[in-house]
Amino acid sequence: MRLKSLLIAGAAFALSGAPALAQKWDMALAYSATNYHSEIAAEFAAEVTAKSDLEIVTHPSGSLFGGSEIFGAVRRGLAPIGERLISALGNENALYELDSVPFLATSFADAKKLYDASKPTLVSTLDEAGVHFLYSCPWPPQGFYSVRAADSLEAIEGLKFRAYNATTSKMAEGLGMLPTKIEAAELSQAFATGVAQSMISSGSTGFDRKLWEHVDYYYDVKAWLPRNMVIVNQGAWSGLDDATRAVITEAAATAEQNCWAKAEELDSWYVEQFKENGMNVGTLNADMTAAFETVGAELRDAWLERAGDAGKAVLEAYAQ
Ligand code: PCA
Repeated sequence: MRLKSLLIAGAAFALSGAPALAQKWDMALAYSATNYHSEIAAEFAAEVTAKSDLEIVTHPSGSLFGGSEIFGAVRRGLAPIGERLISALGNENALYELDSVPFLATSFADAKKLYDASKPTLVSTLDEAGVHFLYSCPWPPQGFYSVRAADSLEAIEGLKFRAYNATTSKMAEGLGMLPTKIEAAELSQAFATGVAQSMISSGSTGFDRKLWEHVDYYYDVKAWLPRNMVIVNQGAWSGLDDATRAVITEAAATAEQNCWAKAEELDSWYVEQFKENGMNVGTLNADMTAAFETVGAELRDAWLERAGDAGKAVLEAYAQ
């Protein structure tokens, strides 16, 4: 029996020209298992596992590496594969912040257009950083959560604001709030203890973290649609045979398509859940809309300056 399987393995080796050894990859995810990003990553992992000799096992909720560690872990090969919020990587390169430039792309259709326009640059920038890009999926449009009714700048002045990237921190500062960076996995705790009293995020994250237990107001601002991306360590990627790489690329394309559709499908459903759980859901009044837009415009200009010619080229491609 053992001899037989050895012979079969030997034959497989001879046919493929590469050792047919089963391999396992641990995939680092920052968000909860029941979030659609994680569910689709799990479907992606299952498809690769079923169709190749590579087993991919997902680890949601930052259980393998915390959200802020995942990019570095994949780049250094501590995790072969992982998912990260792209716009949190602004310190590496301003181009990573493109999807969170305020009020640039505020619908799913425009976010997709912006993604398509920027994808070649994103892929090559990541390549230079030592990671292979697989797919990218948006969060629903970003709204504003607040423990106080946000009727005026005075009303939100001094609120402790939970930030997830540099843009959210700067929006908060511009609006007179006090930002602190907190990963989604620690959100419930932060709001429960008063470390956070406001944030800009999607209905998706507010729903996952049952924000209605701590926050009474949600404003549907549609500030931007930030995206996650799934990336692979470059060495791990080049260590795979062509057939496995093809299976992964195909599974990634399916995951990306399903994930965009899921995000759009769930968008208004999340907000319905807020209403059912007693939150006040609405839009900002005219003064507050103008205040958000003024700060947003400053951040757009600042981003363009930092992103230079490469940023300008991407915006031109988006405008076509
Ligand atoms: N949820 C993530 C990023 C953007 C979003 O909608 C978060 O709040 O961490």
